[in-house]
Amino acid sequence: MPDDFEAMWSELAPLGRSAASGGYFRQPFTSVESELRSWFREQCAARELPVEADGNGNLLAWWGAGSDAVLVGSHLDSVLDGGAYDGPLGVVSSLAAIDLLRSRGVAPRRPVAVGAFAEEEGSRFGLACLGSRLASGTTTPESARELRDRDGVPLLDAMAAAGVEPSLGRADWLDRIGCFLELHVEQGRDLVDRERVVGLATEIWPHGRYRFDFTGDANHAGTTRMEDRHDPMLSFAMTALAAGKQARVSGQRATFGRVDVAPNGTNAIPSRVTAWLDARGETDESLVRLVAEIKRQGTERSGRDGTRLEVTSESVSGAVSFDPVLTAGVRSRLADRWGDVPVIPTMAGHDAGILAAAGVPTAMMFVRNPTGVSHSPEEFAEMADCLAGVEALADAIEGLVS
Ligand code: HGY
Ligand code: MN
Ligand code: MN
Repeated sequence: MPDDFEAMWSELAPLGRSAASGGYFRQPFTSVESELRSWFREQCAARELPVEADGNGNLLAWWGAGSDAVLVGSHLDSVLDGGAYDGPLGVVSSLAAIDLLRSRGVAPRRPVAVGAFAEEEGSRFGLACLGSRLASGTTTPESARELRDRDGVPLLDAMAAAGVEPSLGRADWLDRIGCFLELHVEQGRDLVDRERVVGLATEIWPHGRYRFDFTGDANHAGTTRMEDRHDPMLSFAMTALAAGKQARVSGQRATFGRVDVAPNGTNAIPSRVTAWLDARGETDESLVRLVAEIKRQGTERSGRDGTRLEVTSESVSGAVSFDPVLTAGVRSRLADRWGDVPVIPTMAGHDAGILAAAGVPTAMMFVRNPTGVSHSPEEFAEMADCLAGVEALADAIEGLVS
C-alpha cells in the first residue's frame, strides 16, 4: 500500500526545514534536494510508476505509456526560507490523485505523467523554471551552461555532484504530452475571501528579473567628507524607493529582494552594489514601462551621486493565458462536486506558464491558503483543503482520461 497524502506530507516535512525559522531551504542539486528526488523515486516505485529523468534535472513518473499524456505535477525545490507548499503540494497531490483514481477503478485511456521540475524558483542559479525552460527549448543548453550559483559553481558541476547526469536540451517527453494541469497552493487571498477551497487560473502576469549594478568609489567611512563621496549604496537606496513608488502608483509589482555589496564592510563606502529587481506587470507593455521608469530614476540619481548604473535583463517572461478550452473542461468537470469554481489571474511564475508558452495546452488549479502568504515560512494550507485539492485534481484527471 503506498503512503497516503498525509503520510507523504509528514515524510517531507523535515526535509530542508530550518530549525531557526521553520522555513525551507530546498535548493536544487543540494543534498537535501537529492533526498527529495530519492523520495519521489521511492514513492513512484511503490506505485509501480516508472520514472524518466530527462537530463535537465526533471523527473517524470508514468502511469501508462504512449503519447497524448495528461501531465500533472509541479516542483520540489523552494525559495530561500520558503514555505512547505509552493511546489511540493502539486507533486504530492498528483501521486495521491493517482491512488484515488486507481481506487475508483479508473482505467485511463491516455497516459498520466507526474512531473517534478528542477529549479522552478531560480533560487540557486537565478533563472526561474530552469528545468521546464530547458526541456521546452525556451532556454538553450549553451546559455544554461554559463549559469553559476552564488559560490561560482557551474550548473553542470552542481548537477553532476548531485548524481544527476546532465544532458541539457529539449526533452523528447514533451512530444508525448497532450496537456498539463499544475496544482498549486494559492499565493494570495482570493479563495479565502470567496470562501472557496479550489480555483483555476486564467493567466500569468508578465514578469522579469533585472540586475542593477551600481558602481562608485570605495573610500574611508570616517575621513571622506560627505560631499566628496560617490556612494553606490545611496543610488541603490533611492532606486529601491522609486521602484516601490512606481509599482504602487501604476498598480504593478516591483521588488528588490536580493542585494550584494562589495566589499561589504561597515567602515568603508562600498565600491559596488548589485541588486536584483523582480518586476511584474499587468501587460507586457506596462512591465516594459515600469522597468524603464525605475531605470530612468536610478540613472538620474546615479548621475547626481557620481556613480554609474548598468541594468541587465536576466530573464523576462511574457504574458501567459492558460488554455481556455482545457480550463473550461476542467471547470465543468469540477462543477458537480465543487460548484462554480473561481477562475483568477496569478502574478506568480510557474512551470505551467513555460509549457503553455511552448504550446502545451495548460491549466492551473489553486488550493486555498488562509494566510495568503507565500515564499515565506508562513505559507499554509489546511490539511482538509489539501485533501480536497487531491480530490479535485483526481476529478479533473478523470475527466481528461475517461
Ligand atoms: O517567483 C515566482 O513567481 C514563482 O513562485 N516561481
Ligand atoms: Mn514560488
Ligand atoms: Mn511554485
